[in-house]
Amino acid sequence: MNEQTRIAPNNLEAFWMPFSANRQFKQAPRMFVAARDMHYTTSDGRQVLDGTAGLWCVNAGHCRPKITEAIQRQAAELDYAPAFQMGHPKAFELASRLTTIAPDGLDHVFFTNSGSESVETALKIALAYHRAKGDGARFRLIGRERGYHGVNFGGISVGGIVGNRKMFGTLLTGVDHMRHTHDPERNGYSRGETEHGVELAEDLVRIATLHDPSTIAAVIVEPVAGSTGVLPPPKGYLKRLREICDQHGILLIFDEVITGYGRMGTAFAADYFGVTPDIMITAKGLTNGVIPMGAVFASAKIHDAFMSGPEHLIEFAHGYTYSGNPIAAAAGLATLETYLEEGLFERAKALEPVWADAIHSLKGTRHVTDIRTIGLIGAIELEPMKGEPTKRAFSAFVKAFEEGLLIRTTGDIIALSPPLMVSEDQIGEIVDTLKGILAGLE
Ligand code: PXG
Repeated sequence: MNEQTRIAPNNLEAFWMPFSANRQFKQAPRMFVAARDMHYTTSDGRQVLDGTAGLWCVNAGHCRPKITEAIQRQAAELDYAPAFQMGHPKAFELASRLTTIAPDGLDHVFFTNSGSESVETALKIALAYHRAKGDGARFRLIGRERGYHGVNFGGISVGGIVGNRKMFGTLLTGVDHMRHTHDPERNGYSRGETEHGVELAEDLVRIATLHDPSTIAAVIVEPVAGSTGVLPPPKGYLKRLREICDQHGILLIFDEVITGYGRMGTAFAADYFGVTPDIMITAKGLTNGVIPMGAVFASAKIHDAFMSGPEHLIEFAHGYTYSGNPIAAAAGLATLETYLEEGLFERAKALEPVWADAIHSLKGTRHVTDIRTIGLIGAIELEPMKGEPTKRAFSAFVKAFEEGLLIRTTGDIIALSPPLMVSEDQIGEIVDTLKGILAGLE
């Protein structure tokens, strides 16, 4: 590391940080200046083990040579090409390659720049699909309580995180929500899918009956709800949603922004659960988090419904300046190659039981009220401090950072999702560090 990178910026005021306690951060900043494989380097030169793959995105580990070189090469060769009415080969190549790892039937890919944009894109595809088929009366979108679908207006409308919705007015109309599936009383300390709660899928029937099924365009769920604190689905729940959707002509959308690209030990959660959606939303691990990019997968049935009318007309009035950006496409291709060459999805699968045993060994540790694991994801739920929710988990986060471990917290839940290259020793290190911290926390 050179001296330049060691120097922290001397004025932190201008940058209005996203989803952060700005004033608190700026009093005691936590800065990363470099990263490699499983570790970050802080501005004061310490190594921090990455327990969260950045923000659930660096699935292949940090600064992987193949990805870095692909980006460098692409930036020097073709920096940008117009995304509308023009093309460049790598976007086509990446889309084709992605369909080879996607669940059967998801044959078309629409590129975006983030998970939030992928969500908006998927919702618009769903609405426009029905309209293209002459079924424009299907305008309702169904989400779920505690769902996180990014921060744009469509996403927060179908999402179910109160704090992300309450400040922003009326949101989209024509949206309803199923109940969430979190039930620690019946499903405490779960591994994989939970035992109880398949009946909650019948909420979709109830809502469809209330509004009439013929008005419903799509239902959107995270196969495993991530941001809200890791809520694995009950056994049979996603299959039942699929059945209800098929019965009523409703599209099923999976938001796989967190669960995609190996996080579950399979390419996608759709593979893990054996349920294929009509539309699949991805981002994050698509480019290993290195360059912003999202990809929305759609079935041929959906894609082909748009491909009618005069051929000189634009079929879907939607897209972004950076859809399929050359450097992002190069990063995506190199990321995919890294995943496949290193067998990282299989590695995550082999580690799933090791991971589950390790995280569940924290049962009985001070403050811990529940633990959930699935794939290479773990959640440790803490008893909130009296009258001060979120404070205990946040203290654990700061303490962990000081002791060389990066974790995420949401409410009073610690969420873990290391890069898929994590070693068994490093899993042990994560657990030991947390055990010590929790035991010492107020
Ligand atoms: N859908 C899901 C399921 C997500 O988890 C988004 C959409 C939005 O993606 P973008 O790229 O627009 O942020 C997400 C993002 C956390 C955390 O710590 C989770 C996300 C982002 C940042 C932090 O839980 N998920």
